[in-house]
Amino acid sequence: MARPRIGVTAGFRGGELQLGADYLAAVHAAGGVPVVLPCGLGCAAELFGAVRGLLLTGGPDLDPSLYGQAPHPALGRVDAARDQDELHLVRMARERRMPVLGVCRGLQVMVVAGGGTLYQDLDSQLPGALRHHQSAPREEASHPIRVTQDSRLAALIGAGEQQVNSFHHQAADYLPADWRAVARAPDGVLEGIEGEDADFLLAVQWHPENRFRHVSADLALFRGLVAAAAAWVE
Ligand SMILES: [Mn+2]
Repeated sequence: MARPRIGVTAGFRGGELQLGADYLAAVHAAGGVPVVLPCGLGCAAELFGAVRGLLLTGGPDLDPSLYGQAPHPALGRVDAARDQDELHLVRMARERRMPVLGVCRGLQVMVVAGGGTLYQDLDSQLPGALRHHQSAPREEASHPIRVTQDSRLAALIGAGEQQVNSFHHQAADYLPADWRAVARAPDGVLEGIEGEDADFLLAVQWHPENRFRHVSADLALFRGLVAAAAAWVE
């Protein structure tokens, strides 16, 4: 089968498209063809038809009004137009059972799309939280996670303790009922979630796109998405 086209979401900042090139390289290395989906223009529905799988990427904080909260003082930049397009993409993907991989903000979009909530700022809202915003380079790991046995995530990257990088000050709090926590940091922060059903719905709080060249587990996440997209029946 032809290499499947994977939609890679991107936002806008300062009049330019905002997207780490590593996301595109990771999809390509995993056997997919990356297609950039500009989010914030209001044309998510039209873009959706161009791809067989979705990669939701990192970016700014979600607008907390989307999950019924007032802004915390430590809330970062938000982009309401990007939020709307990405939430729309996730909902369409779930309706059509299209494979989705979420990374960092992407995990948070998937949680909020399903009716869950977020920590707006771990440092001030979760006493005892580890440092989740590392100053080390992006290709270096900074904290451990533990991956649950008998999960889709474990089938891709292995169960038990692993080391990941970390560039987030927000995290999932309340998880929607049809989602399962499958990886946590030692402080309890959710680092990996997946859908309860057979569809490929997986999200991680770390940044595998920055380490896939050297860490086979990180490449395996993108391979999993591409394989599921290739097998997806529209
Ligand atoms: Mn982390």
